[in-house]
Amino acid sequence: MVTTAELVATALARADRLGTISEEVGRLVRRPLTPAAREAEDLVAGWMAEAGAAVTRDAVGNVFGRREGASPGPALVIGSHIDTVRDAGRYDGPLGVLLGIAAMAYVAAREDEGDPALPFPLEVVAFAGEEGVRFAIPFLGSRAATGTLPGSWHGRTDEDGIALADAIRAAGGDPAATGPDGARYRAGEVVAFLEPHIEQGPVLDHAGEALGVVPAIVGQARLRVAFTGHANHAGTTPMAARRDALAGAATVIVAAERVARETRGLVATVGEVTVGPGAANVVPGAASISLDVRHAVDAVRREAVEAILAVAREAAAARVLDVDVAVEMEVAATPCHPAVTDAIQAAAIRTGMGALREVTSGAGHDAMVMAELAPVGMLFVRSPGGISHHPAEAVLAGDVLAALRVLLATIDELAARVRAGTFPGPHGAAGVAGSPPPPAPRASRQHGRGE
Ligand code: HGY
Ligand code: MN
Ligand code: MN
Repeated sequence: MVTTAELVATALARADRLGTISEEVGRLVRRPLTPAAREAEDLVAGWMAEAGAAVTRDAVGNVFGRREGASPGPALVIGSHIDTVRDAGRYDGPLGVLLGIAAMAYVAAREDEGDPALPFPLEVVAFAGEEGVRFAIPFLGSRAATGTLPGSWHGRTDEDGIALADAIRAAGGDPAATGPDGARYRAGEVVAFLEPHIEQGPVLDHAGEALGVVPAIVGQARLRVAFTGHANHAGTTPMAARRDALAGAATVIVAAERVARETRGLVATVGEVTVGPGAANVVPGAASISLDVRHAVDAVRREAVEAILAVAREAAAARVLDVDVAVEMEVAATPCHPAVTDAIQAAAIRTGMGALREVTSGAGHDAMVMAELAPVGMLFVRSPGGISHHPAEAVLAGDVLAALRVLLATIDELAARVRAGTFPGPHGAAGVAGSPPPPAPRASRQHGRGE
């Protein structure tokens, strides 16, 4: 019988392997629907098959590995994403997929030795695109898997001008398969979704604890604020005559930091700045910034976004700029399901970890999308140094071993509760609070000249 320690060693070696599959030399970047993504998905599909799963894949690159249980019907789904940010670490996403595969391998091995089958199918999922680095579409994989990818997103283009629909076709898929008819997961077809994930923050590391459980995931909005002014000569254009788009954008960057520092529990980040024409001796005529705003309470987040956008409008008026604001994504704060969190806690106690610390997630996760149709729970693994979205992202092998043991005990806890009829059945989207499908992206345009 394979041991959990052996499975963890395999999972960590696989994380290292995936960490070498990148679009770029010298840093880890793996965006969806790229050759690097396909290479990683091929590897993960093989590992799922080795664990005894029947493997299927979809048009955006999601990989599903399913192992039947004692009876057909709604499955227990475990997973996360395998795409990355730019210059990423190797555990954000893949660790959850690899722990799911390890758990499936362990369940298969013990059933081969005579253990009773689980009362439900067990499925591991590797979502193809959670980060939103390409096409500015976070949760691309889980949206496609749940049939909630808005058709309006098919025209979204990446930095090379490639539209999502064309990238899907180029990868051999059919964009129409990403709609409701192509959904892999529907309300009532998932017993629960479990997402093991690194914490990506400092809480567990500061507390000296290996694992945490997630009561809720903060809501977030991602916007694009684009200023248009007038490019001109940096030496001959008087300051009073300038329409400097980057100066306008700079006021928003500073305002985002100020509003976030003044609002307890709020974070705001400008991670991308694009400037045109982009020459040292030319007054910038165009400047576009990303804006990522998050808070556990949606009303507080929305108020902060409005305060930051008010500064953008003032900056545009003062510099005679046009300003366009596009809301690229908005997802509501998402509670994890108490029944799932309770099963994780019972499992942690049963494996000798004791009750786990509750850590609200400041990072977004595919669990937010899955929460629209199923009870979800998240198990956090300590991030040494609290570092993530960075090559120094790490895990401790002992923590990953503890995570696998709690994950296996959670599977057994859920199996016992399903057999006893004490776990809430699969429900419709109304069953548990969760984020509704995304609103269509909103755009607004203001003319700085008061038109
Ligand atoms: O940005 C996030 O919250 C996640 O890591 N995609
Ligand atoms: Mn992640
Ligand atoms: Mn991430």
